[in-house]
Amino acid sequence: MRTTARATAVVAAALAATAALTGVASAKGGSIGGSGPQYYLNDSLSGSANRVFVYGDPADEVFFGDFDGNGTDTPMIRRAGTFYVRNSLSSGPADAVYAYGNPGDVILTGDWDGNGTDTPAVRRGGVYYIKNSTGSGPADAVIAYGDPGDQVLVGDWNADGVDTLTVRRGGVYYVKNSISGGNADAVVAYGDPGDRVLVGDWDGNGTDTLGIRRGGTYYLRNSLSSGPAESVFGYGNPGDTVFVGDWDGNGTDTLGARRPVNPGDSKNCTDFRTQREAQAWFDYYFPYYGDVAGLDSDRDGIACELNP
Ligand SMILES: [Ca+2]
Ligand SMILES: [Ca+2]
Ligand SMILES: [Ca+2]
Ligand SMILES: [Ca+2]
Repeated sequence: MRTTARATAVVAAALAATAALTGVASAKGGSIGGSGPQYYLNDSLSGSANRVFVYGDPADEVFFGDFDGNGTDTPMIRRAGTFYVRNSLSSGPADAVYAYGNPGDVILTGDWDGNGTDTPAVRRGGVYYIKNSTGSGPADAVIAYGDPGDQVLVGDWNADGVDTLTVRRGGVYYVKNSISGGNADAVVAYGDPGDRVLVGDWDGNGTDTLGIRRGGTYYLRNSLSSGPAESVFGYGNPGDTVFVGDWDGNGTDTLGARRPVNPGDSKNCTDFRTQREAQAWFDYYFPYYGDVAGLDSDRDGIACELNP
């Protein structure tokens, strides 16, 4: 895509609407967002998880990808400039640890050279430093694409095995099929400007396409084009952080959700010094598990009213 001044002006209004979404999880490639160390994965496009495990700490920045090239997607934690890769969907120590980029960099992961293994790219504004290995050293490719404020998506849009970038501006997607700058190879309108978008190969044909999340409902489309969703289903809670991957290695991408671990009835109002502290704890867990500790006996949404 050409980032002319004219194009920039045209999309300025749309960008304002999408800026708040940039940090939201749910696009393959970037960090999944959210908090909590518990992961609920589903191998089919349906409502219930069939894999649940705990990995890392509640506040970790987490990515999912195929880091060992065996066909399944697994978690990777980033703490400052260090990455901790786990190659199975289970608790345990990291299988690989490496350093890349600066602590403040925005990181994307993808299979930039099509060898089956996902590796990192650093994004600095509209410039991407692509790395095809996890060793230290310079980037293998440096490309400029889109504008610094664009939301970027990673996927294999043309089924050639190579992940490339798509830039989103509102409800318009500028798809690039090579690791290079320049004009988009395809421009697609899909969904509404405020939609949360997901990327995945929902039908296992090798092509990544888009899906939209509205609350706890998912609308997946199997071609990169405007039109109705081919798959609609509910998953998790509206507040869940949801991400995409191929957990069982069958070639089809499905969903996962990240949540805090259920604390159970582990707190009383006397455990908090103030109502505000109690409310913060309540508000953190309530979207996932409800009032598990019984801090809101009159069910008005305000926890521990009698606390100072
Ligand atoms: Ca690769
Ligand atoms: Ca491709
Ligand atoms: Ca597909
Ligand atoms: Ca799968």
